[in-house]
Amino acid sequence: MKKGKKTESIPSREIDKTMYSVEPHYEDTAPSKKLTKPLTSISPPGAEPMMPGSFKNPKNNNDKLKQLDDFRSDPLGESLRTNQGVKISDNQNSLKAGLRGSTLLEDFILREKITHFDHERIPERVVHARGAGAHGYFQVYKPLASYTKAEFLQDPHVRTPVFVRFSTVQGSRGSADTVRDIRGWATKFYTKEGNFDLVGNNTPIFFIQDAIKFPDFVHAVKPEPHNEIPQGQSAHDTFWDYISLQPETLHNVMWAMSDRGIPRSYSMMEGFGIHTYKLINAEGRCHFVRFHWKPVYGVASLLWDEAQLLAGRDPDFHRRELWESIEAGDYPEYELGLQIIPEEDEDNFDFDILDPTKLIPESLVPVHLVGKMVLNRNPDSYFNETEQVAFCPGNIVSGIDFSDDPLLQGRLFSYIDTQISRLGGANFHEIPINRPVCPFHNHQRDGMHRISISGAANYEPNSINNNWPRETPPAGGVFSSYPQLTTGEKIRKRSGTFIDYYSHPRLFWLSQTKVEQNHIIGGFSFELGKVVRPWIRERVVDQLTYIDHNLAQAVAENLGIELSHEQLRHPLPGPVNGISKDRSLSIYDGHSQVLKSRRVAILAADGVCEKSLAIIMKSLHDQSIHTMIFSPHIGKLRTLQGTELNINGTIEGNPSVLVDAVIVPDGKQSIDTLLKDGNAKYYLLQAFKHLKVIGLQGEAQRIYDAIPLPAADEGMITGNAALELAADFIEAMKLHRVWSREMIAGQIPA
Ligand code: HDD
Repeated sequence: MKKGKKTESIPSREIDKTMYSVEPHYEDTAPSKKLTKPLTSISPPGAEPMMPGSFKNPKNNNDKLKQLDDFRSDPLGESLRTNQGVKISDNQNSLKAGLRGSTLLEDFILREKITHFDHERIPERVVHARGAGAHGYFQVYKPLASYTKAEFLQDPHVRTPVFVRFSTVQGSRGSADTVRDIRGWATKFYTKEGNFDLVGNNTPIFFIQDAIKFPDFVHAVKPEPHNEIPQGQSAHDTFWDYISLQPETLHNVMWAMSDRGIPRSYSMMEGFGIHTYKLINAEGRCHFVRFHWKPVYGVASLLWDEAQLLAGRDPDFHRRELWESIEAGDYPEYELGLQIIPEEDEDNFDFDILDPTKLIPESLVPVHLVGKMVLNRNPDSYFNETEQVAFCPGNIVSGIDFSDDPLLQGRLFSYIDTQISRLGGANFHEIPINRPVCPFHNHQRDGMHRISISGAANYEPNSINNNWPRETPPAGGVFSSYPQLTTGEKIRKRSGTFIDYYSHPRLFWLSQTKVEQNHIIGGFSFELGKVVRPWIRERVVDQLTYIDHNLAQAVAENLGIELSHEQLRHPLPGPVNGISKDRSLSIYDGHSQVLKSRRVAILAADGVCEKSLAIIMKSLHDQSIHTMIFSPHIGKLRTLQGTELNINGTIEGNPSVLVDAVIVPDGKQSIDTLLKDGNAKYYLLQAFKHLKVIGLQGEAQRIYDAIPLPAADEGMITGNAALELAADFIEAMKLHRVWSREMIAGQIPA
C-alpha cells in the first residue's frame, strides 16, 4: 500500500497548478499577522496527501504522520483496478447477455464493487459516536522527573505526536455538533515508550461513581427505546427519571445545564482527565494527579437559542471550525495542567479523591501548567483516522498508573472490549492510526485481519528464535505496576466517603456569575419542560432544593411547580474544604476573552466604501480576528471606488449564528441595498438577540431607524470614523457577549 508510482503509459491527469498556488479558501480572510499565521507552503502534488480544501504544511510533519505515509495511496496517474490488481476498462456498464439482456453473475468487477460497498459501514461507537479529530504534538515545558519517569514528560525539546478526537456523547454519528451535551476529549500520545491515552471530557467530573452503572446511565440518556426520540439531546423522560433517582449524577448535570454544555468551539473549552491517576518517579515515589487541558484561546460558550439554531443552520459547526482553523493556521492550542497531591495527603479532603463525581477545587490544589498541545494537521481520511482510532484509558506508559477509582477500573475493561466488535476483531491495534510509533513485538498471533507476519516461534520460552522478543528488566521505560499495598474484604459496597451528593453541585452553582446562573436555570427549565411525566419533573426539582433554594424555586416557577415550605427548608450543604466559591468554575467571572480566531461578519453590498472596509478589516486582522464579507449575492463586490473584492458568502447562507460579531461599513448605495434586504435586517436583529457586538459605521447608522433595534448599549458601536469604530468594536468583543443586554434580548422578534 505504498504510494503508487506513476505509470508511464497512462497520461497523467492535467494538474491544475492554480489549485496549489492559491491560499486555502479560508486563508484569504486570515489575520495578516505573521506571528499568528504560520507559513503554509503548499506541498507539491504527489509528495504529500492532498484533498480538496486540505493544505498540509510540510513543517508540521511528525513520526506518526510519517508512519501513516506508508499506508497512504496516491491514485494520481494510476489505472483503475480491482482489489486483485486487474485493470478495469469500463466502470460504467455491468456485463450483460446482450445490449438489453440480463446481467451476468460472472461479472467479477461488478460483484467486487457492490460487495465491498455493501460492507462499508462499521458499528458506530455506542457513546461518543459523533466526533472530529486532528493531529498535532505535545511538548513539555520542563522535565517532570520529580513526579514521573514518563519519557515524554522529560525533555522540553521533544515533540510527542498526538491524535485528538472531540465528540458529543448522546447523539449518533450524523447528529448535530451544537446540542447540549458533555463533550468527549480523547488524546492519544504516541510516545517513544508506547501509547498513552488520556480519555476525558470537557467537565472535571462524571455522572456516576461506579462503572457498573454505566449501561443504565447510557440507556437512560440515549433516545427512548420505543421510538428512538430524541436525537442528540437529554431533554426527555428516561434521562431525567434516572437523574432524579441517582443524586450522584447531579454535579455533572449542573455542568451540562450550564454554558459548559454548549461550547463555542473545540478550541475554546477546557478538558479534564477526571479520574485521579498516579504519577510514579524513578525512585518509585507516587503522587496522585488529576489532568487538565487549558485552552490557550480561552473558554467561551454559545447561547442556548444560538446552539439550537446552529443545529439546523450548520450541524457541522464545531467540526467545520476545527477543520478550518487548522487549514488557516489558527492551530488550536491547549496547555496540560496537573493537580498534584502527595500520596500521604490523600485523606486531607472533605471528599474522596477516588470519587469521579467530585472535583478538586483549583483554589485548593492549583493547576500547574506543564506543557502544550498544538493541533496542526487535519486528517486525510475521516474513516481511516477519526473513525478507526481506538482509545482506551488502560493505555498507559511507564511513570503513570491507575488509582482505585471504581469508575476508572471498569473503564479499563470496556474500551478494548467495545473495539473488538466495533473494529472487527482483536487486531485493531494494527490499524495505522492506532499503531504506536515505537516497535512492538510479542507472541500474540492470528485473529481477524492480522497484518503483521510473525516468525517461526510465537511462544516463549523458545530456543528457535533465541527467545526473542524478550522481557526487559524493570528500569526506565519499562512498565511495572506501582506496588500499592491492598487489604480488605471482597465486598460489593460503596465507601461512606463517596456519599455526599450536594456540596459539589452547590460549590459549582455558587461559583457562577448571575448570568451563568440564569443560564443554568434556563437549561433545567428547557429540558424538564420536555419531560412528559409530571412526577419526574417534580422529583428533579425536589433534588435541586438540596443544592440551592433559589435555583430550585426559579426552575419550579418555570415549570409551574409549587414548592412546599418543607422543601424550601431542606438543609443545604456547607463549603468544600472551606471553599464556597471557586472562580475557575465560572467561564465569565472576570476571565478575559482571547480574540484570536474569532469571526466577524462584514455585511456589505455593491457601493460599499472601500477605504472604510479596508481600515476595519486591517484593524480586525491585526487582532487575529477573521473577517468574512457577506453580501446579498455571491461573487465579486464592487466598491464605491470601483474595485472588485471577493465575497465570502451570501447573507442568507451565512446567518449571524455562525459568527461572533457583525459590522456594517459605510457606503450609501451599499446601505440602501441592505435596507431592502430582509435577510440583512434579520441578521442584525438576531445578532442583537444573541448579545453580539454590532458595529454600524457612517451611513449604516440609518439601520437604527429602519429596523426595531432597541436603544444603543455598550455593544452597539456606532460612528463615522472607521478606525475609532473598529477600536471600540474590538474592545467590546473582549467580553465575548454584551451581557447587560440579556434582560431585553428576549423581546427581539428573531
Ligand atoms: Fe467512555 C467512549 C470518555 C466513562 C465506556 N468515553 C468514550 C469516549 C470518550 C469517553 C471521550 C470517546 C473516545 C473516542 O473519541 O473514540 N467515558 C469517558 C469519560 C468517562 C467515561 C471521561 C468517565 C470519567 N466510558 C465510561 C464508562 C464506561 C465507558 C464508565 C463503561 C464502563 N466509553 C465507553 C465505551 C466507548 C467510550 C463504550 C464507546 C466507544 C469507545 O469506547 O471506543 O467503551
